[in-house]
Amino acid sequence: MNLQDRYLAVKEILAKNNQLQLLKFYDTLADEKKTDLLAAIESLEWDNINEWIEKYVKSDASMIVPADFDPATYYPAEVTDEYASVYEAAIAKGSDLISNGKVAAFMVAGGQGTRLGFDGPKGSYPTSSIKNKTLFQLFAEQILAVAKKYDTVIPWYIMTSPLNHQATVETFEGKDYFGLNKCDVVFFQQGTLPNFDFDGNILLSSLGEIASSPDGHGGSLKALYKSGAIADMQKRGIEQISYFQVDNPLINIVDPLFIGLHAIENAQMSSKTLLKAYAKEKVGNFCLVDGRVNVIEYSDLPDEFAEQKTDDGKLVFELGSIAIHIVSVGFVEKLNAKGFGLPIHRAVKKIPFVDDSGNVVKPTEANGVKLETFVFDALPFAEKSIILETLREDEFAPVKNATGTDSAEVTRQMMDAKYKVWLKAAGVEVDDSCVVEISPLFAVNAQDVVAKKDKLPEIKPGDKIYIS
Ligand code: UD2
Repeated sequence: MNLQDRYLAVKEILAKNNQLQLLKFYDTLADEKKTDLLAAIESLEWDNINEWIEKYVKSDASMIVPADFDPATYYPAEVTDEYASVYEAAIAKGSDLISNGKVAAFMVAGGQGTRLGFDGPKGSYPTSSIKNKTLFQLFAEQILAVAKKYDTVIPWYIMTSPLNHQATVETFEGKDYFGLNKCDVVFFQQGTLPNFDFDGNILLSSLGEIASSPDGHGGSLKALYKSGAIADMQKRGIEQISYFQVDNPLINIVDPLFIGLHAIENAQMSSKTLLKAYAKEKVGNFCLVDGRVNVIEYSDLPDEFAEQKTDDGKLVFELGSIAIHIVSVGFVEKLNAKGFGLPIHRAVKKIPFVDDSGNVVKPTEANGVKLETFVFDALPFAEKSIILETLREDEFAPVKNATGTDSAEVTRQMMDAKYKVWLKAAGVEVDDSCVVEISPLFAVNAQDVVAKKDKLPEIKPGDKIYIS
């Protein structure tokens, strides 16, 4: 189709959907830009856009809380007699899957990281207390160490977005993939969704570009498939995907217990949980709806449920979602082969836009709506889904804010405390006057430190010690 015919076809779509403003500056564009704009408009999900506008842009059809839901059940962090043999079998199964190259790491890193106020991909944020290692380096070294321990390859899939793809890939290139094999680090980009003003008009970000933003971490389940990452995993014989967020350096990326429980139970998508610190803690709540695991966001869970207690004083809805999952390759493939849609969530934002005169305006007040999907909304699609409790001090210290709660400062303190617990397990007492950083290449858990007890340096009060 020549450019003019293509233009006319696009114009017809826009007229039908009341979005002709997108072509307002078309005539001023060079041919190449015209083609790009037409392609961008053609690729929008026109079958869904009007419904989204009515439900999430012009009104706020926030998530409807199910009429009936119960607390979810979980495997506890503490290994009691009841669970000892189950956990032992799960660890054996998980270890087997890892050794046989059936497990991949998958990091979602397409977010904007606006709260941190850091210029660059969030994974480049200097995080460790002594060596200032970035989040990317900490994860890379952990994957490298675990692969070596199991004498296997753990390919690492990294989802970026148009906001940070190039910068992320350049960072890895510049750092020689932090010691990993380049062919075992696979980048792909997530999709985007258009941004709207409050009347439902799609905004332009420049004369020839639609304002759009990443489609949320829920977009990962489609992007894994569309990008060819799932096909690549199948070629490599990968069966299970270990999903984590770029912001949490405490994560145990390849956990044989979690992987093993998920596999033994034939689960399709499983989750780790933390017991909430208090009723309204800002994490999703794991619930059971019609027998399936769902996450109800903290903002959607009515107070009467959030604060409900059992007779022994525990929260009834105590399981917080911390965005750590195991997802089976077959599950992602099946979802995509059949076609699926995750619920849409709306976020009211300040969105730079092109005004009627063609000037780019940077609003000071919220002027529109961004749409996104959340990965945990795929849980109800899983016929089987297990939840494993983990401990905050072991596995959850996200870097989200520049200061205060969930800041790098808190993360550093938690990393330091965790390393000191590992040292203690090896019989080395380290007091509060010391700062400790243990390279993932030296140890990824307490057992590793115990096994390398003889290689530990002497630590004196006040020391800042990097153990590698
Ligand atoms: C998320 C969860 C929250 C809790 C918390 C744990 C939601 C709505 N809430 O909160 O329940 O589990 O994490 O830390 O998710 N990302 C993308 N593409 C996107 C958007 C985000 O890759 O389009 C990535 C982002 O790079 C990061 C992760 O997803 O790795 C989390 O994003 P966030 O910081 O927006 O999540 P947050 O803190 O709202």
